This record gives sequence, C-alpha cells and structure tokens, in this order.
Amino acid sequence: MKPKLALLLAVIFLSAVFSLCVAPGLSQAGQIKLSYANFPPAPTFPCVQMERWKTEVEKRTNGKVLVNTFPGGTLLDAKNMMDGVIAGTADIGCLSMAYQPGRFMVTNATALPFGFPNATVASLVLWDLYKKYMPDEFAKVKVITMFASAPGNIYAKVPVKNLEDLKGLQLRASGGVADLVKALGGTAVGMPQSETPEALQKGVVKGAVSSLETLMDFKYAELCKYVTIINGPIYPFAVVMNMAKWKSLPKDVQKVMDDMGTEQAEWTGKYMDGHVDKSLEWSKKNHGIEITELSEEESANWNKLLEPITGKWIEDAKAKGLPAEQIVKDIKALNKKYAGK
Ligand code: 3IO
Repeated sequence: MKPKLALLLAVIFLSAVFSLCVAPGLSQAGQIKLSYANFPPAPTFPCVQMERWKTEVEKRTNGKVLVNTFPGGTLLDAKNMMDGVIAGTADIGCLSMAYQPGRFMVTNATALPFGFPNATVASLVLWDLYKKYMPDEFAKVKVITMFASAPGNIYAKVPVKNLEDLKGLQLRASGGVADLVKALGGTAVGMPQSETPEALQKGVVKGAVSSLETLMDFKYAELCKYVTIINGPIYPFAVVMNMAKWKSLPKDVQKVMDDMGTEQAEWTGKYMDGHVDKSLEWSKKNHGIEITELSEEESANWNKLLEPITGKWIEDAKAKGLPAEQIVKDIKALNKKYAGK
C-alpha cells in the first residue's frame, strides 16, 4: 500500500471511531432524553409553556436532561394524550381536561362557573386542588404541573348581545364551558381547540367560547368580529409524565421537576393573562372587533341560568363517591385566597 493511501485510510478510520465513540460521549454522557407531546400549534400558550419548561429543566439540570418537544399533535393528539403517555408513546404530554370531562371529574370542577378573575388565580387553584385530592385518574402518571386558560368569553361571526341572539347558536365549547353554552340556550359543539379553525372556516360552528388570546394566536379575529365578555369558566390543563420514565429519573432530576410544579403553573397563568391583553389590542387594531359588555340586568339573567350547573355537577360527583360539596367549597376558598393576593 502506498503511504499516502494508508494515511488517508487511517484518518477515515480514526474519525469514524471518534464520531461513533468519543463525540457522543463528549456531548451526551449519561444524558437523559425526554419526549414532550402537545396537541395545539407551536405559537399557542400550551406550547409556549412547554418550551419554557424545557428551557428551565435543561438549565437547572445543567444539561443532564434534554427535552424534545413535539407541538401540533405530531406525536400525540388532543384525544389520545393521556393514554399515549400512559402507554409511553411520549414521555410527557400536555392535555386539556375538558375533552374528557367524565374522566377528570375532580379537576374539571374548576370549570364550573366560579368567576375566576384570571388565569393566574385559576391555575394556582387548580394545582392546589389536584395536590389536595390526588384523584385516582392520575394514579398511572406523574403529574408535572397543571394550569388553566383565562376565563372563557364568546366570540362569533354574529353579534351576541342577549339570550335571544344566543338561542340555538352553534358555538364550539368543551367540558364545563359546553355546559354553560347549553344552560344559556346555545348549541355547544364539542371538539378540541386544534380542530376549531377548520370548523369556523367551514361554518360548522358560528363561533366559540374560550380564552381570548385565541383571537390572535389562532387568528380567529379574522372570522369572529364579535366578542361578548361573560367571564365564563376556564379550561383546565394537565402536564403528565409516564410513570416508569419518572421512576427511572435520578433523584436530583426529580427534585428539579417537583420544585417547578407551582412555579410553572403561575408562570403559565401570568403569560396567559398578559397574552389576552395583547390579543385584544391586536384584534381591535387589525380586525376591528366589536366588544360587548353585558348590562347588569342582562348579566343577572344569564347568571340565573347558570345556577343549576354546579348543583348538577355535585350530584354527578356524589354518585361517583366524591366529596363533591367539599371540593366546591375548597375551590371557592382557594379562589378567594389567591384573588386576594
Ligand atoms: C386552548 C387550547 C389549545 C390552545 C390554546 C388554547 N387557549 C385556550 C384553550 C382552551 C380550550 O379552548 C381548549 O379547548 O382546551
């Protein structure tokens, strides 16, 4: 063999050995990789909080943990999030609990018409409620955090100024928010937020009830020019991790994540509340949306129609053997506690 060729072969061989054995070791010795699935598009708030959690966990574990995020339903979608995490399709998943109201009975109680002032308060209430009751439906996963959307309001292609306008109007809503739409005489059409843009485009629904940052983040303001402020129920969310994966994590990594539960709930609530304000400004400026505030009299009439909702939830929850009245009492007390801060 000619010396030049031998040298070339040696270089190729050594660089192959280096890249296979040494290089990965340099960047990822003992590194833990976690996949994190989310159902809505990347710019929306559940994914913004996901990226924030990823960044903080990677930083606080000094790079020991690498989180790969999958927004937009690319790994798991809205309806198979919980079961997909239990099965280990994703290590972590973010779910909107309103899509399975019977499955998440305790935490969905936060979507009764309590009149939370904002997402920050609702998120802290939800997280405390979870920690107090530790409901069975989460026994197969490790709960990383919970948070809530801002209170839901109506946005539609037509003005909604009174109950007559609402009669039979098809509005996209899920869980507790759907119960509110029905109680007010509207027609609730259940579907995940991620399917709503198409439903609005096609005219399957005339509007929706959700938090108002969606006007900007999903561009709903292009189609829905009419907003009615009702300060309705929130949508509760959970972030869950596969239990076997959780148990496999070193204690110091578990501590970083455990210590972040409340902080992440509050961070997400604050981000959401700020984003609602930005969205309203954007929607007024770019799409001339019209905002209706109900008169005191109209508001009182609407609230009367909402009264049976909580009673009905208490009945259903009792039938499942839950301490329903205490749960409602706790939510009210926690709302007072955090709203007063
Ligand atoms: C929501 C869900 C996904 C992305 C952005 C969002 N803003 C408010 C919600 C809550 C909601 O309507 C839902 O269906 O979970």
